[in-house]
Amino acid sequence: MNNSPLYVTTPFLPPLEEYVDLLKGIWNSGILTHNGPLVQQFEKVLIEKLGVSSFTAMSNGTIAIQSAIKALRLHGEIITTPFTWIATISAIKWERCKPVFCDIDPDTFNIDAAKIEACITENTVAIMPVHVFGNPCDVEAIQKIAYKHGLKVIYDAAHAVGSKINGESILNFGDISATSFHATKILNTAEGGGCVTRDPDLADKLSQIRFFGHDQTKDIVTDGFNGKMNELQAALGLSVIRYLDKILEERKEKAKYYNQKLARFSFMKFQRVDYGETNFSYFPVVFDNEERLVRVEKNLNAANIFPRRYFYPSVNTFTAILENQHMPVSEDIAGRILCLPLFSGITFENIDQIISKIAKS
Ligand code: T4K
Repeated sequence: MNNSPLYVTTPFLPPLEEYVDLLKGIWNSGILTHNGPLVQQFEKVLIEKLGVSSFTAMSNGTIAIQSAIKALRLHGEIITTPFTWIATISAIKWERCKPVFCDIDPDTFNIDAAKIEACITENTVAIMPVHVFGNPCDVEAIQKIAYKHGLKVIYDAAHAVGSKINGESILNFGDISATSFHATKILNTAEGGGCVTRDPDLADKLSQIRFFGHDQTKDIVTDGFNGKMNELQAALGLSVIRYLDKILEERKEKAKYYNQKLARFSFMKFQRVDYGETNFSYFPVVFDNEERLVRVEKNLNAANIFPRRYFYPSVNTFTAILENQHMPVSEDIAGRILCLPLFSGITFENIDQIISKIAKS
C-alpha cells in the first residue's frame, strides 16, 4: 500500500523561490493582467523554446480552440475525432459549428486520415484532429485532404507541447494549433493555453479575439471574448518552462522503463507512434478486455494508485449533448484503455509497484 496517493499525474512545480521572484515584480508593478509584461515574455520564450512561428497565450485550452474557430470564421461542419476530451467537442459547439466524427486508428488512437474524405459534405468547413496523448497525427495526409477540398485544419494540440515531426514542433502544423497548459499538462500554468499559427494576420486576429475584440487602440474590430492569460499564470509558465527539457527527458526515460517491463504481458498493447516523436504526455495501455481493465484499476486503487480511463467513454456516445454517430473503433478502444501514472518525479519503484499489481490482477 502506497502511503501517499499516486495519481495519473502530478504537476511539475518549480522551486518556489523562482516563482516568488517573478511574483515580486507583479507586486511592484500592480499589473495583474491585460497582456502584461510577463505574458509577453512567456510568449517570447515559448516561440524561442518550441521554435514556433507565433504564440498567443490564453486563459485555457478550450478557449484556445474556440478562438481558433472564431479567427478562421468557420460556420458549418467540422470533422473531428470521437476519441478525445469533451472540450474538443464543446468548443466546436459553442462556436455554433457541428462536430462530425471520423473514427480513429486502433493503434495510434488518432483520427484515421484514410476515413476523413468519406465524412466530407458540402457543409464541411474544417478538420480538427487531436494529437492524442502527444502522438503526432499524419499531418501530411491531413493537409493534402484539406487542400484538395478547400478546408481549414485546426489541431487540438492540448497534449502536444514537446512533440515533434522531423525535429519541428508539431504545433507549427495546420492553420492553427491550440494547446493547453492545464495543471495536468507537461508545461503547466495551473490553467492556461494558447494558439500557434504561421499566418501573422491570424495571429493578430487571435490576439484581438482573446481581448474582447479590441485592436491596439482599444477599438472593437472583431467579435471577441475574454480569453486572456493573466500575469500569475505567465509567471508560473516562465518558471516551469526552464525545466521543460528535463521534464521531457524524464518522461521519456520512465515511459521506456514501463515499456520494457510491461512487454511480457500479452494481454496488453501500447500506443503506436507512426510519425515523428511523442512527448509521452500520458502512458496509455489497452487491455484485451474491459473486465481485465476494471480488475486492474480496482487493485491499483486499493493500493492508493489512481490511473485514469482517458478517454472513456468515447465522446460520440454523450447523447445528452450529441446525436450518437456510432464509432466502433473509438468505442472499442475507449472501453479498454487505461492511462497509468506518469509524471516528473515518479520513481522506478513506483512503476515496479504498479507493474506488480497489474501482474497479480
Ligand atoms: N483538448 C483535449 C484533447 C484535452 O485533453 C483537453 C483537456 C482540452 C482540449 C481542454 O484543455 P483545458 O481547457 O483543460 O486547458 C483533466 C483536465 O482538466 C483537462 O485539462 C484534460 N484535457 C483532461 C484530459 O484531464 P480531469 O477531470 O481528469 O482532471 P483531474 O482534476 O481529475 O486531475 C487528474 C489527476 O491529476 C488528479 O487525480 C490529481 C492530479 N492533479 C490534478 C489537478 C487539477 C493534481 O495533482 N493537481 C491539480 O491541480 O481533467
